Amino acid sequence: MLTQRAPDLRRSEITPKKLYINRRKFITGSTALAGMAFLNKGLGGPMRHQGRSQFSIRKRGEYTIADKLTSYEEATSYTNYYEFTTGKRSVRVLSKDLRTSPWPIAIEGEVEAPFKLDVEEILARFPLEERIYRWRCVEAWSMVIPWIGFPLKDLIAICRPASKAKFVEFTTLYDPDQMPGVKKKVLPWPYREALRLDEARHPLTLVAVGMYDEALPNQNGAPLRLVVPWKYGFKSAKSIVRIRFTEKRPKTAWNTAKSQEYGFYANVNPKVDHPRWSQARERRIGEEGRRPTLMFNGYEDQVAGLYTGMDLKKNY
Ligand SMILES: Nc1nc2c(c(=O)[nH]1)N[C@H]1C(S)=C(S)[C@@H](COP(=O)(O)O)O[C@H]1N2
Ligand SMILES: [Mo]
Repeated sequence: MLTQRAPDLRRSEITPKKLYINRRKFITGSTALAGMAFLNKGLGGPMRHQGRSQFSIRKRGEYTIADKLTSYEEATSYTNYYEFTTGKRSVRVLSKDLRTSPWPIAIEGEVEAPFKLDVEEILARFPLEERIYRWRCVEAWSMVIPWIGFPLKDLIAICRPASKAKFVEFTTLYDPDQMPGVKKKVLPWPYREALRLDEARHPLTLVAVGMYDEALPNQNGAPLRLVVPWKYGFKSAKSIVRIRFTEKRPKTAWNTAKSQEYGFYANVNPKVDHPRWSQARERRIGEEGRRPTLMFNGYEDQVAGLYTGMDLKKNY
């Protein structure tokens, strides 16, 4: 429910300058109304929470669930972002100075013509909506997060993939000057993820630019990330800089690092355990005990059809 949210809301991660720049661009855009309402939140001096009323013109997204929201504090302080550190509670501090503007994104591969566009153009182009999604990490904890974004399929449409494109790959920022964690070879950098094109075009698949009424905090993947709610969290790449369409299945970071543990599909599935732990239950952050994990993270009705005839034990 919209009213169930944490009372304490710190907004220190947002730089007023970045939002100012974004807003300036927005005002010149014609389809920017929703976005303006969103970014207006960050303006006007101190970063305090200004209530939801300013969002009245933003459309309430489909597929939103009614579960109690995870607190803003937990969702933004317990994060996975290995380019900064493998310590979930220190990402916030280590990522606080990440430069997220300008932020060009390269569109490449099997497309009519490659091009670049900045995240500001994306913000001005696509009306934003809120989607409250279940969010399940492979490490068996879960949250409920109000994301702000737009369907990935709308961005794919302007990329004009060629008919032979079957997959889409997302490469994220690799910048050793800003990201202390990349010194460790915990993953084959840069972080890469990919989806089958039909998964990418599914209306549940979101490009997130915000959460809890504000621009995405750096630690959660500013300025732009994926949210694929029926898959384990690692599929949802943060801070995307390149989108490439391919005919063959791309190599992805986690699958390359440990293919026995992290499959390409990574669909949430309580019946297929991780080799080192059960996936049957999950710890919902903020709750006591554990709750059963739902098939496809609760989105079975929407997405099971994408995998008809596939052996989900083999295609984990
Ligand atoms: N670039 C990048 N994206 C990433 C990761 C990462 O380390 N680097 N971690 C992934 C993992 S394992 C999870 S569980 C989610 C966590 O998203 P959250 O911190 O916003 O909850 O981000 C995913 N996206
Ligand atoms: Mo994860």
